[in-house]
Amino acid sequence: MDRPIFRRYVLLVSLVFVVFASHNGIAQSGYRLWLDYQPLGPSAADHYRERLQAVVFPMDSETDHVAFDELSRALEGLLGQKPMRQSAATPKTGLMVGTPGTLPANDAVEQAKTRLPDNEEAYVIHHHSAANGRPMTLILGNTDKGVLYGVFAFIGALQRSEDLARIDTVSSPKIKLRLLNHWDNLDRTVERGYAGFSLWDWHRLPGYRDPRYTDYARANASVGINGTVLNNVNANALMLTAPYLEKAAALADIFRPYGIKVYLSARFSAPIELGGLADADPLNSEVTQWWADKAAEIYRYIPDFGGFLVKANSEGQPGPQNYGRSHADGANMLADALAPFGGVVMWRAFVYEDTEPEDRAKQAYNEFVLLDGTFRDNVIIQVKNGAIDFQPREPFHPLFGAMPQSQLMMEFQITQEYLGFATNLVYLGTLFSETLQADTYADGPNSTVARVIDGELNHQPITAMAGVANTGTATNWTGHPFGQANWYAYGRLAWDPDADAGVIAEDWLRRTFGNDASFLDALLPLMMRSRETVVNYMTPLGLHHLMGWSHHYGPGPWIRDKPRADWTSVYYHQADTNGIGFDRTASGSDALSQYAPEVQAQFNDPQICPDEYLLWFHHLPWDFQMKSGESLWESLCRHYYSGVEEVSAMQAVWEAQRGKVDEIIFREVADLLAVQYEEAELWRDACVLYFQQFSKMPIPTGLPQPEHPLEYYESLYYHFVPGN
Ligand code: BDP
Repeated sequence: MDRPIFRRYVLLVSLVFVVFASHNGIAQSGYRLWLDYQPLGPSAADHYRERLQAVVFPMDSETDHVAFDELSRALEGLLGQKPMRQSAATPKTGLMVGTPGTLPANDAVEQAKTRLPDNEEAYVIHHHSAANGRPMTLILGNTDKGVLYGVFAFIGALQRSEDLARIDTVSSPKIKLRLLNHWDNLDRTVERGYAGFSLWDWHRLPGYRDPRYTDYARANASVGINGTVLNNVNANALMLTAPYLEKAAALADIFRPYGIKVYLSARFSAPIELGGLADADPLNSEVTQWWADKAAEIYRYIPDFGGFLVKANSEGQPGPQNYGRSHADGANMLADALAPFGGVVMWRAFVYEDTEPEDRAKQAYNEFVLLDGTFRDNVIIQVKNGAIDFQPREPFHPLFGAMPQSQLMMEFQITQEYLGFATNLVYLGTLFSETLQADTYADGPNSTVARVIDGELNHQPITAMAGVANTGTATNWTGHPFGQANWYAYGRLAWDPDADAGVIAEDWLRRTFGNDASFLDALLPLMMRSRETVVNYMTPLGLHHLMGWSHHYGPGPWIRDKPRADWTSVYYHQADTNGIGFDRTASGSDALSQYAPEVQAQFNDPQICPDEYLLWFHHLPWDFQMKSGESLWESLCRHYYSGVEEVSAMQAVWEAQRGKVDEIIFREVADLLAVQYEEAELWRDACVLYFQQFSKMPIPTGLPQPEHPLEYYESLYYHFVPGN
């Protein structure tokens, strides 16, 4: 055989194989998230195909273009048919998409218009039956952004195979700024990231614009996320230099058509590091001028720049207190720099003193409540869901409802720093909802956290929610395939904090895996239970912060003697021969007094306090009688053991799905569940043995004994834990 021809043939064959394999690999790897438009079943497809042949979709902007492209991509995948775009309705037109300004005026548009809420991002999907009996669907927004969100909602309904005549909805976001916070460093490591490296390829930006940036924007827009903070809150001042601003501007250009604004974490001491100033005192006129100039420079690169996120005087970060100034002085100074351009400052309330005299749970409240009413109109205080730190379960943060004259926003953590990283299947929609639906009683009953942050309670004009992202360069974006559900749920709850976590989970399942009823019946309860499961095997009954030192991987209830007491586990669980738990009532740290009297009444008495929060608020003897009648020790053991059993039940449920989901994802989830099982056992055995030293009580009969002695668990050491 002629060698060159042979070589060419081999090359061709291998190329075909590579293209096929990688295409197939991408399809099956989860890269396409919930936007993987696989063909629908024949009856649904037939139903839609005829009606969606032609669409009136005027295009005025880049956003209109990306919305039409998405619709076309979805219809091609789901129905095998791209829509024909027409300028005016014909008898074949079943869909009209646009704004009252772009669409031709007719009865259907007029009717739909009356239903449109007064919000630039709102949309209505209106089902119209014309006088001639021909049905028509209208997707109408006040602006092209509303149109884009409406298109994504319509696609979602098609993915769920809903009857066209019933796809009819009105939607308007309750929260104005819906952001992801990336804890991404400029060297592409991600603090608390478990899904590979940072998505932002700083070295090759702005020249190389990875197509993945567009897919990131599509995914976010599809769930209503409209802002992204690109860099870590533990910020590097370099982010604010011209070369990096140019790179950030390239990303902003890609995200803009998708309605997404770019924000940056700002290092408070940047005037010293970049500007050569002697200090960063917010009342020093040189410093204020430096920030004013910096803001003007940023807006030259990014005309619609969203603003700054700031972590100040927290965990060693510089801030106004270094100069004897308050958080309000610092936040207001930056707010003044951004105000001429319409930018906002998101000032974090995750602060605790360098010398730790007080229960850490009390410190943010102590520092911020005094400042209520002193922040500029473009400052919003970013408060974590709980007062300690993104634990598997925390009561809501007492700041919610306690600063009625300030704008407060929510910070959730989507990345699973304290919930088993990307090896554990944990649906966080239930955790997020639990906080959002908690009642602060700030203005009588039904003053939920959701109503505090959506501005309803105190009429705050700027409302916002942030989620610490779980994305990275992993092919499937989030490491664990089910981590995608948490990104999805976060976006949906930022749009509507009162949305139902179960509805969202089902929606994600359908859009990701299809509409097989038996699959949904099995997986929905599994997802809904999964967070409680992890609470049971990690931190039941209100325990918290028992994780391994610094990296937070695995159990570490024995962690003690660290630079600060409140960086140890023994500080939080307070276990001794007398009992266990952190007394936050008046006889202890009195953190409970930071809540409204109605909330205090729920938690103050250990006989009434819900089991979920018992050891958060109380230090109780090992033989304390629980509501179930068991002793505290028995109950603690049962929670740890049932957590592990629940993971085993999850494995069985998943095994039964073989053949119903793509084989690669099936295996990945099955393997990860096996890892999760081992980790759950480790947690259970380590914690039960550790606490048993103090309770001196036996593990209840019928429950298996841990395999190793306590010393074994204490000796385990993990090298190179990710995200640390
Ligand atoms: C803690 C993380 C740490 C973050 C900090 C924060 O362990 O990496 O920098 O929160 O939110 O949970 O600032």
